[in-house]
Amino acid sequence: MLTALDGVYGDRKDALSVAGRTASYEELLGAARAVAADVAGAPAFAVTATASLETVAAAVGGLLAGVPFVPLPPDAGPAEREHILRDSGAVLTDVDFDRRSSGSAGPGAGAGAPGAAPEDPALVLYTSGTTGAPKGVVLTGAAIAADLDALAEAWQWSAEDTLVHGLPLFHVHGLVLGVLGALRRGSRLVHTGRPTPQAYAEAGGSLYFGVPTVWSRIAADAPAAEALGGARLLVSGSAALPAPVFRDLERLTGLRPVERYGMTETLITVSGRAGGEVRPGTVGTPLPGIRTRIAAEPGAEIGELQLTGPTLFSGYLGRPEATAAAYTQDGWFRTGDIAAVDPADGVHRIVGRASIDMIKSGGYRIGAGEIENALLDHPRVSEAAVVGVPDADLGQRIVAFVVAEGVTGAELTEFVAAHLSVHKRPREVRFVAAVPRNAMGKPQKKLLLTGEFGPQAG
Ligand code: MLC
Ligand code: AMP
Repeated sequence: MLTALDGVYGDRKDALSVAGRTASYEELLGAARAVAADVAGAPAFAVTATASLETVAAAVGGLLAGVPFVPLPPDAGPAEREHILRDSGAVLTDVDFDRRSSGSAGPGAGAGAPGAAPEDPALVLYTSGTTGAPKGVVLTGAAIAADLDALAEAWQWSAEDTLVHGLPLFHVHGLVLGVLGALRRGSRLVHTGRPTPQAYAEAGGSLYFGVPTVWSRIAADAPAAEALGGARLLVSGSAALPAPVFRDLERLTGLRPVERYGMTETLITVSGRAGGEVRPGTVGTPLPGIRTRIAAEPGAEIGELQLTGPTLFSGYLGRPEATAAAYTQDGWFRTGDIAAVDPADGVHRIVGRASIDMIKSGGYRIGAGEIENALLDHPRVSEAAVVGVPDADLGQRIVAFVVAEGVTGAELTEFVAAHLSVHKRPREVRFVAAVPRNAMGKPQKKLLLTGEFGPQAG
């Protein structure tokens, strides 16, 4: 699975650099073997997934031991942490990167020896739906390997590359593509700790990953963007890359950024190609092995994007009904994204989300219902409706409309942060006299977004 650790690419001292600390593959393997020995036999294990060598060792250790790894968002509030630990049954584990084991640890500990069968769960990543608490998405080693190989083909990604990014290590983008991808290809990895324009500029990579917020901040920093001109490929994903950001990047770097589309449940399924034609506002064509279709009303060109292929998840942990509901009767995965396909060349364009209750802010997927529930837990809040308002930096920003008395917006924001991950905090709290509802009592969020709702409170 992680070819680099079999020694085929030699052992550079700086094979990995994560938030300023470097390690060789041999050192990583030693630390991962120690993790594998610790977690062997557990049903699953969780590690607070900071941007660190420890998180990389945890991910590799899980694969060696054949025990699913559950990365915990480091900024998750106590309630979210509790939920993930309880729901997954994972054993909370500490990693000490300086404690290394050589030789065998657990079943099949050698990097080349399969600790886990390809069809065994390798990762459980928690992700939000429109309502309720986050669900665990179970991903097998086989799905991950299929995705990484398809991306390598699309991006001509090889051991010659130095991959640079600074994305969180508890989601598909940063962890699967950004860590396991580098280890499968044998490319050197530079994780910048945080994805700042300056850190990207200084890293001297050939291949760069970012979410649109990262690219838009780089595009606004001309010297940093110009420093990326020596790279081979800039890749954007996790949310739509605005066309003006695409154009600014092209002007400043001389490179046309490639966009790709994916989900936690499906991994990356559609992408532009290195050396291929890329158009702003489009995400390319399906990766090898992936089939897509648009479920459109007769006569319409846009509709829900549905897909099948070897990169799909094996289900939501412990939620067979939710898993079944994610598929059509004839077995296609329902992405919930609205898309169109150019009949001439098969290039896909993501038009938006089917549900107003799924928010993407800074590339993070956030369910409105989860934040509403957190707000309603506050004794002074009687109604809450959360929406994603268009935002030039974040794509969408979280705005909460609440009916409440005797509490400030800042207090409510802090209250949410104490329960959920920090990035789920509302950026703005607006006090209203009532949440507009239709005859069925359902909040009319479109009215909140356009501002055509009843009188403001206070
Ligand atoms: C944030 N801050 C707030 C706040 N929200 N303060 C008060 N109230 C609020 N509501 C604080 C932050 O904590 C931070 O403080 C500062 O404000 C700046 O926050 P920010 O604007 O959010 O910036 P930043 O922290 O730099 O985050 C931007 C970002 C981040 C792009 C770095 O959003 C990010 O890492 N996104 C990546 C998400 C991702 O990887 N998604 C992939 C999902 S997988 P301080 O003190 O810390 O500076 C997937 C599949 C696929 O989607 O297709 O890839
Ligand atoms: P997540 O599960 O966090 O990976 O979020 C998946 C969602 O991110 C998808 O359903 C899309 O809505 C969105 N997404 C990912 N990549 C893109 C992209 N390139 N363009 C538009 N939306 C994207």
